[in-house]
Amino acid sequence: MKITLITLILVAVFRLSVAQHDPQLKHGRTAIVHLFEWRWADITAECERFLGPNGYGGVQISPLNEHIIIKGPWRPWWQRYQPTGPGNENELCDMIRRCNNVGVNIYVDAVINHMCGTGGGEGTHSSCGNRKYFPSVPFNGWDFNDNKCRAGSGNIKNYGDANQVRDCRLVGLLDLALGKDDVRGKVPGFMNKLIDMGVAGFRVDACKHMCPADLQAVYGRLRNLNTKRFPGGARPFIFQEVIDLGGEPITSREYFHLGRVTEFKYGISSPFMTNRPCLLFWNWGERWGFMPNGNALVFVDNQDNQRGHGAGGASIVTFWDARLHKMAVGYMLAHPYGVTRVMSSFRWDRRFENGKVSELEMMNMVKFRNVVNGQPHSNWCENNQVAFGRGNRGFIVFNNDDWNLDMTLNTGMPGGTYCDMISGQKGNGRCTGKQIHVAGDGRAHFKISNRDEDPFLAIHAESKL
Ligand code: QV4
Ligand code: CA
Repeated sequence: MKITLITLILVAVFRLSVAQHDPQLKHGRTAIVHLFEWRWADITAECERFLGPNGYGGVQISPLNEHIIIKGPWRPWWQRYQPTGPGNENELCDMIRRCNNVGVNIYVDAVINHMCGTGGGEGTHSSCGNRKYFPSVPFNGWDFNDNKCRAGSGNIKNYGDANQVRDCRLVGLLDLALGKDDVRGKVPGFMNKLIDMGVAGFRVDACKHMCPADLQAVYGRLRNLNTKRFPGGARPFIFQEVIDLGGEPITSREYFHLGRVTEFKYGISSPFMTNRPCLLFWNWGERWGFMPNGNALVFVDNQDNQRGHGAGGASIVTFWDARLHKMAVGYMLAHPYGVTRVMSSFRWDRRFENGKVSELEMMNMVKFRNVVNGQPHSNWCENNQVAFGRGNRGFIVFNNDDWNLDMTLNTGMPGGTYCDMISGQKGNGRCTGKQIHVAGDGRAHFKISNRDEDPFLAIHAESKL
């Protein structure tokens, strides 16, 4: 059969355009956790001790490129977002291998829009400053966009000007000329090394500040995933950071064909932050104006907006309000929309950034998401009391009101006794927390005090006694 050249090109474009949306998750796993600022050895231990056994699908790790060292009393996390060169991938080998061994994928945070800031700071391997000299790549003066930028200061000042957003410096960070072939030829090299080592994909930083065509050229140079870990022809999972709340010329839609995109509208309007009548949440998802489900990477908060660095400001639920945050993350993991990412943060003194990384939350809701994966969504609500089912595989009830919830609801689940996976676990044939008895007709009685520390409750097919 004669395959025309056109057909081959169409297949290649189709494969490139659709397959980078697949997170390549394994064994019915569905959720990613962002182990923000975790050390590689601690991630390895967490994969084997906790993430693998509890059904987490993948970990987003912090940028691993060389970066500047900010002088001063403490090392801010954001110094990693000021690259001075590629990283030392050897330290990663062990982590990637051992996390993959327990079914947990690794996604690397790729900073490819810029190098370090024109401010001070000595690089981990080379200084920054205005000299624009990075021998370990190598990059030098003409590999940056300064001659393209039309803003007097060289920095992005007006997000209403698409050219400025793309060709000028984001908070003073030297902006790489990805429109030049030899520059974008150097970017995928390091990413391909990581692919060969077994990573499953990339969170691509600051995509709003790069042209889709340039990103397509970079992604097109990425190899397929390592067949020792993934099916033949599997493309790296790409999720692109684009903050699009409307009102700017650059939109997330421009990036849809390249991979998934972060949906910042989701976290901002998290059902538990905005006290809007619950009826608005009947159609939470695309009919709220969020991007199509197949393009979305969703989360409640991230490293920026939990600190007011990025979009959202005060309307973000973070771990500082643990009660609301747990309900918002529980709602996200129970709801079918998007590929979900749970933020694992560390508490910090708001005056400066340091502090111990806290234990991961919500492992039972990650299990819930795995158990109900693919099931339809049906819901009920009244004021700020919300409940929804996932087919006959799961049911979740929230009481975000100032009074008790005391309701009989139709769960859609088979009759029997189920352990609530928020107040406890199921083990040795018994529930360590609340028990829910579902009658033969699927109805069950739920009582949740508004004074409960975690005023929500979740049961699923595998929490049945
Ligand atoms: C300062 C001044 C600038 C000045 C510059 C001169 O504010 O006006 O031009 O000095 O050098 C840090 C400091 C910032 C400083 C900058 C450069 O906070 O004050 O600029 O360094 O020295 C993270 C942090 C930033 C941090 C940056 C680099 O959030 O605070 O800046 O790392 O260290 C937009 C983008 C979106 C972006 C978001 C923050 O569309 O893509 O802003 N989000 C991503 C990441 C984010 C990261 C970056 C981009 C940069 O999620 O974590 O910024 O890689 O919305
Ligand atoms: Ca740019």
